[in-house]
Amino acid sequence: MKISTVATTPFAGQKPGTSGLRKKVKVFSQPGFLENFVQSIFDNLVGQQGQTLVLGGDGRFFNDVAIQVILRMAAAAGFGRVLVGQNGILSTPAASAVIRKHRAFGGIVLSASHNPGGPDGDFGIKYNLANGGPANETFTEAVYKRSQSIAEYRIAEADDIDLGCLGETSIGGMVVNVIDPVSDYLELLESLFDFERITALLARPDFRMRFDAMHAVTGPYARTILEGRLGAPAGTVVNGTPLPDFGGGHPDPNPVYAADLVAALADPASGLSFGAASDGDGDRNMIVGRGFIVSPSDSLAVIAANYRLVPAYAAGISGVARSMPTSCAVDRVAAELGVPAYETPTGWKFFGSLLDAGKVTFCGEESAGTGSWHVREKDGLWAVLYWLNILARRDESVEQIVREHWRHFGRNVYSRHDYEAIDTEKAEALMNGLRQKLPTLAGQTYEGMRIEAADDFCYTDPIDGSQSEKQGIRLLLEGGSRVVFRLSGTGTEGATLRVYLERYVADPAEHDVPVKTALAPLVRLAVSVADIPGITGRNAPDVIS
Ligand code: G16
Repeated sequence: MKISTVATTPFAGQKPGTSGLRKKVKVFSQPGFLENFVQSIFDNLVGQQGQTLVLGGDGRFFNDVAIQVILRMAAAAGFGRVLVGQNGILSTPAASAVIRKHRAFGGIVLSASHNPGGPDGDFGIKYNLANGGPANETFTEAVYKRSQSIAEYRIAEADDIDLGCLGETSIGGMVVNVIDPVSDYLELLESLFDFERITALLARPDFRMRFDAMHAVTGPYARTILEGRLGAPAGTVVNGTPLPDFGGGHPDPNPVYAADLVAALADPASGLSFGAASDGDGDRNMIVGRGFIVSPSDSLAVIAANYRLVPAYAAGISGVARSMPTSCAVDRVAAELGVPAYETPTGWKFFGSLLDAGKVTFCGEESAGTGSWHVREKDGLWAVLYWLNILARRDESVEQIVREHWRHFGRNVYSRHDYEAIDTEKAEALMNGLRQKLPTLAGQTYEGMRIEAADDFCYTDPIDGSQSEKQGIRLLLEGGSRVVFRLSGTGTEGATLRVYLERYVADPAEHDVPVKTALAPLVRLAVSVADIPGITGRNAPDVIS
């Protein structure tokens, strides 16, 4: 095998964000950009010689090109074997499952998650460790540092591998194993859920579901698992063929971008009783009942509260974790169950150490992610099957289950307002302005609500002691309400300001007050304390979820 050493110079901005490096395809396809970043990852590995790497992505535009480059660079880096998904496809949770099952050294996942794809869309890359989870901040910082001083990358000279055919081939001494992207993942899910009961539920004439794969990676997974293994009628999975540009859509399973699904569930004529969707790379989920959308924070709480109904978890749970901006609904469940609830910064990577240490069973985020110890990523189809398992055991609708949950625990009314593509300097100025105000905010009353505490969230990992600062500004109000401000770490255009709003409502008589009405005073507080219009020039958010 001939290996070329290619001279290169650093690209500015190869700093991984909340979940790996995400940039426009046009940025990634500049000569050397991808190679520099991959080499910066490999330069930070120790002991990969002869070991196994897992490789795959969500099939978005540039996935096919990047996979071939990474295969050649993996050969040059001395890996002994690469397990690569057929046609370069592996959903993010499936990649995690494959890394863990095959005891791989690590994995490279190609995805920009829910961001749009196509030649003008986004691309992304991240490194996962041997536990199957995204590399921690210490590693991603080291990768960034390396990328800023890199002078050369190494690549094997070889032809493209045919990724359409399952089986073994090689690049020099490195074996390339093209694997079925679904089978290991299906086997794992089968070990967790009551497939027999779910099959019976899906066969009931009064139960009809729709799964919207949004032209993204979960299409083949959902078809094999829901329509194949669990016997749901053909046509249950819609938009099930992964397309490099996601059919021109925005593969983010929320009420804005999965509006068709929401509308179908709201229409009695559709006969649908359960709807679900997943995102570009299959780690996010949305759960919809008949005319009823389950918020991600509530979904996490319901999942935790119903653990006794699901075979893999029925023996007991050790704890739960949520990202800081996620609503505190799951904390109330944990308190009743007598298990700890952890609050981590945004980013699934922060759950890894807690899961590895056996401290938590379930984790979740407001950004439509839920998961458990079964992998080290959030897992869209896992959440869908979990809900199906609950529905198969409780003869109630999605809405009845959530309302019953609220009656018991109270309702954490919740919403997120996103101001997208703001000028980065203005966004920084807004956050710095809030930081400066922090010492004076506690004790002040706005809109009749008293701010009890205000801080910039700082996290110390309870397992490894690592610290992460400046993870979001929190205003904690009396009665359990909260307003949180942070800048997204996944966007590729300017900055996205996220404002998270939460109000705890104990009285069931108030559970039906529309979210917008219930949160209106908090919105006014947020807009005024941060001076959003004054600093950004924006009078309304772009997306409300
Ligand atoms: C990633 C992270 C999540 C995070 C989400 C949104 O998800 O893995 O932990 O909640 O981004 O992050 P931000 O608010 O910084 O944009 P995904 O699905 O995009 O990989």
